[in-house]
Amino acid sequence: MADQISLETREKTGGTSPDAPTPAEAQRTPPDLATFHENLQADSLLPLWEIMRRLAASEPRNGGDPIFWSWANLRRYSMDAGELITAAEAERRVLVLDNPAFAGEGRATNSLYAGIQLLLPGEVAASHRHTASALRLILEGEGGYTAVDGEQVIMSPGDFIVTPTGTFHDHGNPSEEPVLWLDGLDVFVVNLLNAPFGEDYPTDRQAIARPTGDSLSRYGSGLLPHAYARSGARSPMFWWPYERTKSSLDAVRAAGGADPVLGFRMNFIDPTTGQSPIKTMTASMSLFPSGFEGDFYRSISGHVCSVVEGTGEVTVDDRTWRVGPKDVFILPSWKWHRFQASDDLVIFSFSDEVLQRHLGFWRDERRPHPKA
Ligand code: 1HN
Repeated sequence: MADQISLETREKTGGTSPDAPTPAEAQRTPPDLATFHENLQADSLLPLWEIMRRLAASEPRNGGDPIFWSWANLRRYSMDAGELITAAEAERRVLVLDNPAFAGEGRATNSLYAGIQLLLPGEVAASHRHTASALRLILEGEGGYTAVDGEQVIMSPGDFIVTPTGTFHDHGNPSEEPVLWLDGLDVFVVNLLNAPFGEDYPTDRQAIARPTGDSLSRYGSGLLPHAYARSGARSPMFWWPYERTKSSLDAVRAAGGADPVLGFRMNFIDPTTGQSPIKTMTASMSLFPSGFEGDFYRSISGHVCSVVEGTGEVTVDDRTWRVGPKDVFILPSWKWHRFQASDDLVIFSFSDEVLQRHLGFWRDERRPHPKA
């Protein structure tokens, strides 16, 4: 039908249309299928029927592998890195958690970046900013700092710190001990959308405009400055000291009613929105009370997890890890897993849950664990 119309059109216009087939072309027979595919490829075309199931699969398959890193190994490799390269040379001295399913890409899961960062006494990691947002869980050392958007926060183990999109951030360690923390970034989301911009601050340390703790007092006490108007996508609060997180978990636990999968789980929020302080990542602290025997669970969000306190066991598919303080492990998207607590077990985790929920993709499933 289309050919007839174009032929007629060509006749009416005197055959001047450059795209219309000549009578010889209109009658040609196509080549065999293999040659057809080759010809398509040479012209930057693909037959959908060859790739459709890869583009729209029946269920998630590419969440990466479950993997566990002991703190003993992470710390030893980090301290080796400390002898081999300075923070100034490295810009950020980080060992990237590289999921073997995506070897060499620096992915902890399909969507999440994670790494272990070390600052030795006296070192500074120079100030810069970029589109990607970062979150951090402090693992070891007292007295390091991160400066964010004109304010310094002091790092202590268990503290949660964010450096939201586009904010200048630098780190320093004026203390006598090494400082180590877990970084999580949304770089793969930013890069998927081809949205990365970045620049260095003119000096190593950014100018400090407000006292330490200012944003926590202003925004983190159930109060907001009168006539507060939120500007842009950035959380105005970026420091959640562990002392506060722990007392909130203890109070919730005292009231009882643990979730059979998640224990007592609290999410970090931007108090001005009630939502995650980073729009692409959800971060949580979960308390599994001593003796907790969790049900099996899977969700479409892969998780990077680190133990803050206590010991227990984590089972993913058919493997079980014994986990303890500062160990790091990956619960990949859509893989069955469960938690068991030997004593009170506190686990920090982050994932892309908030993003998947926002997009309307969210799914999870529970499967009771047979009780003994
Ligand atoms: C970054 O800026 C930091 O500021 C850590 O500490 C890790 C990984 C990729 C890109 C930027 C930091 C990073 C990063």
